[in-house]
Amino acid sequence: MLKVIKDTKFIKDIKDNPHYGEVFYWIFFIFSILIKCIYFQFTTHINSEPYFSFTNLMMTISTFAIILMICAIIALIFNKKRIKALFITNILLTILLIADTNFFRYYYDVITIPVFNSLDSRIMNSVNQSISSLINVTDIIFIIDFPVMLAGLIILNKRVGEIHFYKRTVRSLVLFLVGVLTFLTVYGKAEITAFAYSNNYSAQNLGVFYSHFYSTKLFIREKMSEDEDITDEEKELIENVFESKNQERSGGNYTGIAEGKNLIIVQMEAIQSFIIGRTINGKEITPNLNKFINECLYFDNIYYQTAGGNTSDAEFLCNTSLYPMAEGAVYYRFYENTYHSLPQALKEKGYDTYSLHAYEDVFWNRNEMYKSIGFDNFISAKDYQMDDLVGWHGEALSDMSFFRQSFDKIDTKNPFYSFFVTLSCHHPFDYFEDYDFDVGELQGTYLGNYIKAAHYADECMGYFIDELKKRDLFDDSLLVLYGDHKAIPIVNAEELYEFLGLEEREDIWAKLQKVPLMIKYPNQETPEVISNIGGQIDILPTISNMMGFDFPYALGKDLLNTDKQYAIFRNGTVVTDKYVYINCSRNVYDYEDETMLDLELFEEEISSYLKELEVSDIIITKDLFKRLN
Ligand code: GP9
Ligand code: MN
Repeated sequence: MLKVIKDTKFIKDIKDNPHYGEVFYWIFFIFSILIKCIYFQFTTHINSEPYFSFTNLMMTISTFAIILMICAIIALIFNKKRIKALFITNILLTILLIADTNFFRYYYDVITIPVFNSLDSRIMNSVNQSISSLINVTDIIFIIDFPVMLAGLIILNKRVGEIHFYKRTVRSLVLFLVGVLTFLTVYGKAEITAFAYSNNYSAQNLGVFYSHFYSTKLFIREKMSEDEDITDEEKELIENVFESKNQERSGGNYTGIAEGKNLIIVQMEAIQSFIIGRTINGKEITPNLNKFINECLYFDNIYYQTAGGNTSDAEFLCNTSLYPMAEGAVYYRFYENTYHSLPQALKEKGYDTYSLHAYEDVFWNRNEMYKSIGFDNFISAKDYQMDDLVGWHGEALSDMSFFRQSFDKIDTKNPFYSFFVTLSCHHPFDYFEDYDFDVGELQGTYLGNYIKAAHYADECMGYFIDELKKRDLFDDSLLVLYGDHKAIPIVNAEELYEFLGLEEREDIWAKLQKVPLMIKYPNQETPEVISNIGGQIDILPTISNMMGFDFPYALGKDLLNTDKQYAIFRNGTVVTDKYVYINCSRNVYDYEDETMLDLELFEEEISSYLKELEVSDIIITKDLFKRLN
């Protein structure tokens, strides 16, 4: 077979005249990388625009231009080894694109240096397994060019001749200039101000390669400015935002209603709002949480605000009322900072503080970060008997056993704050495929498995609540439950839209990114549904009001004493009771009737909301609380 190929006229011609073969090789290289970049845009659903839209044209041209610039560098540096260099560059860029694709499918974000630094080998191992379930058959496109690239390498590598330095420089310059000029024509048309909040936006508009370049540039700039003093402008910005925050805090609803009581928070892994109160084949998905709604304050309009730090970002939001970082996990990047936090505030009031999570203590750098946030006791995997493994490839302790064993680890004689982080309902949910809960047509699907996992997690929550009652802790504590982040990544969006009978649209998708928040105060007799729009950042100020202490460092609002209706996603999307602003596309939709609105009308208000993200970033990256100490 190989001999037949070798003897074809085409191959013979190339051998006799390697110059033509080389031209073909360069062009083949350029287009195979370009096609892979275009494939990335569509397979990850980063881009919902039609193939022949203006945005896609811009993205394609910009990516083409960047590939030309890469070629220019290869042409200049490598002389006789240029074919080999093209081959290796192809492999490296392909690896990068495969990593980008799989990372994006789960996290809906582009890989950046901070993200990369955040993934230590343990996380890579665990997350890799999760990610492997996201690979598609069509991903073959990433390696389909390999045989041709390899054959070209074998045939041409030794046959191409040396090129004089002068000639090489001219070729490289021409390639570079064409690349730069082409790039500049599209760059001028992009809305670059939105790039700072969203890698997706930059990737969507100017391609994934540009997005890497841009985020790396930001990272370097941030590293260089870390030790710089806070500028007067930044000071003013921080003062303004905190002043308007303090003005937001008004009213005295529920103030001090749980003063002196224990605080029990359960951060529930991947529990999204759409499963709450819903039935499937006549059966409730979350019967225990539904029952609990009749005993507590149920906040049904709360959005998660996590980014690359996932679970750890949700923990951070709840315990500090600051936003996590847009890239990477704040738990890794800024664990040495000084923070004001919920555990510290309660410790000052004489509480014992516990964080409980039955997984490796080093995961998400919790062992370090919990010290900075001020948890005195971290109960992790090594403190539990691994007697019942459920979910997450059958490797993690079940929520049931986690709760059961946890009661003995808390000294309930002293007032305490205990922060539970559950785990069983963790992606991928295929562990639950055979779990006994009828999901009908959804059997075997990603969504069906999630619903089963959530049903299991709910059963464990039911057990936990019952135990609190049996142990007389239910009315002696402020009990707070909330979901940490999404369960359904955008690649599985279709299943969810279909299940809920919704239209596939970016604003509808944004509105689906809600997590339940339930707060039960001691001796509560009347349940209430509170529909104020907010996010996880609002949990701390709401708790501090109910427990009767001040927390002036919060960027969130007290959900029980506010007339402000908004949630800011970490990617810059903003949801208010009037509109949904999607930062990725810069589109605005009416909150009620979902018609498209004119961005100009809301631009000023939106940018004042986004200032909160800016302030949070300054506080964290410049370690502001340490400077003020
Ligand atoms: C692991 C758990 C999972 O400790 O918190 O984290 P996630 O993958 O959801 O961020
Ligand atoms: Mn999680």
